[in-house]
Amino acid sequence: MNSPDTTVQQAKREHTRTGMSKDAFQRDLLDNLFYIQGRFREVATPHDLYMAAAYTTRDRLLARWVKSAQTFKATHARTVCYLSAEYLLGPHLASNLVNLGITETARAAAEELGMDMDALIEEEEEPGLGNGGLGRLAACFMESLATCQIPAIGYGIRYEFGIFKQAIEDGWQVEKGDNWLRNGNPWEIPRPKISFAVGFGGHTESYRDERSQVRLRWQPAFEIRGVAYDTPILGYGSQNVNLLRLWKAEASESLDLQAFNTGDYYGAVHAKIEAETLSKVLYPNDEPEAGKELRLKQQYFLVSCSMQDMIRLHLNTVGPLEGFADKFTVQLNDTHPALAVAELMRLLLDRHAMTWEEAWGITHKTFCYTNHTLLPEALETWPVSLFERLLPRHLEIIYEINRRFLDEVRMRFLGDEARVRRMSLIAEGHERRVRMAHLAVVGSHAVNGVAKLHSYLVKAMLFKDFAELWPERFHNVTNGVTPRRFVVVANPRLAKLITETCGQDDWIRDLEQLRALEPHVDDAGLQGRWQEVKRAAKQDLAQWMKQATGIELDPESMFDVQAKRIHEYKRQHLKVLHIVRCYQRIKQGQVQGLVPRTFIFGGKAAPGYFMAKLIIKLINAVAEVVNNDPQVNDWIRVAFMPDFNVKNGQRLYPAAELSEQISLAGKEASGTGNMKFSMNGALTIGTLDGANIEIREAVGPENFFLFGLTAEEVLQRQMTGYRPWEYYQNDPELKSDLDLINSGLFSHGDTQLFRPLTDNLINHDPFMVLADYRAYLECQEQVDRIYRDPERWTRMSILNVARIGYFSSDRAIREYAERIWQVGPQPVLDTEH
Ligand code: 73E
Repeated sequence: MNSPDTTVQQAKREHTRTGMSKDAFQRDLLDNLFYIQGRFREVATPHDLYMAAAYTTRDRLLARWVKSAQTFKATHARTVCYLSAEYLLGPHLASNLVNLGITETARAAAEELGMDMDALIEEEEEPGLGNGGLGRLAACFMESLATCQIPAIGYGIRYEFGIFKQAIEDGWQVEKGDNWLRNGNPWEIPRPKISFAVGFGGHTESYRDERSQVRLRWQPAFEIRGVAYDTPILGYGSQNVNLLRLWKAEASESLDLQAFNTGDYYGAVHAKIEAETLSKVLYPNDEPEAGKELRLKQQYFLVSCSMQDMIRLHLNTVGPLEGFADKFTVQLNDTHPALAVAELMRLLLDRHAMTWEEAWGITHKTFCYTNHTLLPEALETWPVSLFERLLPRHLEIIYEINRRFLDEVRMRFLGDEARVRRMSLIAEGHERRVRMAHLAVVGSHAVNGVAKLHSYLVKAMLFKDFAELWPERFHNVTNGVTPRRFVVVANPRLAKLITETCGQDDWIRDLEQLRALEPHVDDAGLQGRWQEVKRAAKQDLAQWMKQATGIELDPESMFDVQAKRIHEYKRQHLKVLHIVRCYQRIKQGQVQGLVPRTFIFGGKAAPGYFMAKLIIKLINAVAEVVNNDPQVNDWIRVAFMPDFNVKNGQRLYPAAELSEQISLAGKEASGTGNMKFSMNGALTIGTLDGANIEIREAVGPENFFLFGLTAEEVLQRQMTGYRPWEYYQNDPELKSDLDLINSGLFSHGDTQLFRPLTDNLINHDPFMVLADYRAYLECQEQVDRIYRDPERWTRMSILNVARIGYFSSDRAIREYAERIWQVGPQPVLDTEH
């Protein structure tokens, strides 16, 4: 406990060092500029100023952080550990200012010094430690956990290079390294003393312990160290700060000693470098098999450091490990950290001398698993041979888990050996492989999908056998996104309008309160201001796009946006076919009923995914022709926003009027961009896929543009045989659109360039683009009709926002807390009051 003396000192320190007044912020900004950046105002670069602002903000959140840690320690608070290979955090500064409640203060302080806060915010390079939705979800969840006052630690990897930066050259995607740490990262605090050894390779051996019991242990061939780097995650409207702990790989000290002492200086340096490659780079998804060994190593590295850290924390605070599952609940973000199941078993068995039953009881009570995809290529399996080589002890443990588990299956389903084979943790075949999803399901007491339809399909298809064995284990928690970042930070004008209309800003932490907008939906004053807010965001985006790409957008036209990873199942090429159709209609003078539109795309393709990269080229090829043809220019323009990331997303969501959510039904587990767009007043055109279904129910079917096959119809077609060429032959417009792409018009006469794409559509079309083409076009005509009535459109837009409250990540976190984690809030008190 603090003595009264130290408490007074502490309060004093807070007051003088981190006061929340404008003057205090201003003083510290200059102070940090001088003492941390070693600069004075006149010579400071914009980056110096950003760093000073970041440190000044960080200073103001440290008191809360320390108080949170003290509270959680004193109360033995049950803690959520989120295990994720990815965190797509986005820039910290603006969001931390909002969550500290000092945006206006900081802005005023900077302005008086002649600095433009927005320009400083622009300077920040975001940590792109994720691929897309899965990593961004982890970031939203960390923020909502703090907002909901639930003690949490997010564990991940401190990749030195995050997701590549995307440049567009000659219409093609070009990947550039993301050296995000180059200029320093003011938000993290290194913890060199919190570090763990992680073994690889070697063999296992038996020995007798002090009680003469025969036990097993692993003698790894080499070790790497993981060092903790901590980043505070603030909540909104709460004093709670949670911890994001990312592991950096370093060479182990023992290696240092051995090699340097034997005189092999260069050998030692080489080994050091090799150890550090482990946390060097984030793997893009959809990458081919090759080079995957490093990925398994990364996964084990994450899992081993994190489980060792939890055990250390437990021994330091609570004591004996029997109560581990009462102190911690661990959420596995997909199967990437599923090895944690085997690692916790190993630590409890080999290091803490538990029996199998004791260890399994704890492990099984500790873990929960979220599945994020049904796509077969994303379901992880690892060759047994690789396990034998890298993780021999874990393989033994997995075999033993499997043996006991399959015994249970055999008892329940006598004589059903086919079922046993389907459920085994090991896939037999040409090459035996470990099925990580089965390990995650067997090792967890709760399994969930990320939207209603997805969770249903998880139970009915992917894990059907498991759901028959353990129906009570399966849940749904529909995803959500944080309104702090995606409305308050991204769209301050809209936030202000909402607050003024509702008469309060409680909606920011209780998003259902957006319903207070509904009674005002027909208010002409609100409608006018709503349109002005959208218009201003469109102008902002147009300005940015002009400067970034040279493309001029017309803010008078409808902004129709598809922004997400480029993937065939997301069907960016369906959108392109719509654009080509518009182009042809305009060329033929059929402009009746057409509304001027700007089509905006954003998204990265995995570097090894040829078809996705060709889709990017096609978009840019069509853009080039359309944007340079004065005959169509007044009607349509096409822009590809390079390097779609969190920061650029924050520019897009506020400006979008139409949100494209057009994946083939059954393929998009949830989607979260759909929620971000709708929260910013865009109307959705979408299929009955993922969370679209629930968004449509929430905002009302009359405020949503629906088209396309249902998941069930998709399955039926697949079973009865889908023949895309029949659509090609029977729909003259479709044929003419595909033929135009093949004509060379968009490729300077090259008739072969897009063949792989068009041939695939006509002959295979695995994502049924052609089957949904006609319905999509008809739906787009409906969009045009309604857009021509601005009052009606605005009304629908307001209703989308008013009814989107359910899709706050706060709601998702509360559901996890109640149904999955059995954990409650632990408020951190504001001792300044
Ligand atoms: O539908 C999205 C979902 O909204 C899904 O595709 C995505 O997760 C989002 C959040 O739940 C996702 N990402 C991955 N799998 N599903 C993935 C797979 C391998 C590597 C990286 C990410």
